[in-house]
Amino acid sequence: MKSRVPPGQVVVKKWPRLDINPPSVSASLEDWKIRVFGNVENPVELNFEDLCKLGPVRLNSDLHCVTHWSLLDNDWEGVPLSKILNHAGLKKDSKCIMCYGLVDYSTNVNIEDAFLDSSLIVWSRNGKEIPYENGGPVRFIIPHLYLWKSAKWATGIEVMAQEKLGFWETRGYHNRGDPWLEERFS
Ligand SMILES: Nc1nc2c(c(=O)[nH]1)N[C@H]1C(S)=C(S)[C@@H](COP(=O)(O)O)O[C@H]1N2
Ligand SMILES: [Mo]
Repeated sequence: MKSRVPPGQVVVKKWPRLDINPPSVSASLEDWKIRVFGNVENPVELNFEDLCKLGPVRLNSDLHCVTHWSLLDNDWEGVPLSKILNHAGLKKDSKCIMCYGLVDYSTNVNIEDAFLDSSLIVWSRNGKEIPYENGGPVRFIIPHLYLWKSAKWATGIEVMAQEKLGFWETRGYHNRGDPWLEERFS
């Protein structure tokens, strides 16, 4: 049977915090919004209420960080990225998205990875709000890729026909970041 923990990872019980340039104040869910733009038919700005209309889901997944920790068995409540992207209407030649988070964070994800059912924008973990420290009130969770692919304090999704690299990807991190293949650095 395939192990639940990818090679080189150690299971932790508490959710660690890792970021480079966090926002100084945390927003409330009521004030939060996200912009979906770029290679789309209808650029949109969505607030939490709009997000809820797209059809929230509950989903359990594990997180794997490139710094070798894994946090297993997280119950998320959120909306699949696919629903947000379909709402904005992707143009046919779309290849990848850039996920943006505060402050000036970005990470590129290809369309196939973004459209997996497990790729979410979330506001709740294990029945509680996402703590500010971990990117709350709303962050990305793309659990099948290393955690740097999951932007905290989500602010935007840019759809792209041509690939651009995000913050860590321009600094030598792997373009895709599959933990099972240990795609840590490029
Ligand atoms: N906005 C933002 N998102 C971010 C980061 C960041 O610096 N800013 N760091 C990334 C990295 S490198 C990691 S390992 C994870 C850490 O998430 P956590 O602090 O919730 O464990 O967030 C990712 N998302
Ligand atoms: Mo990281």
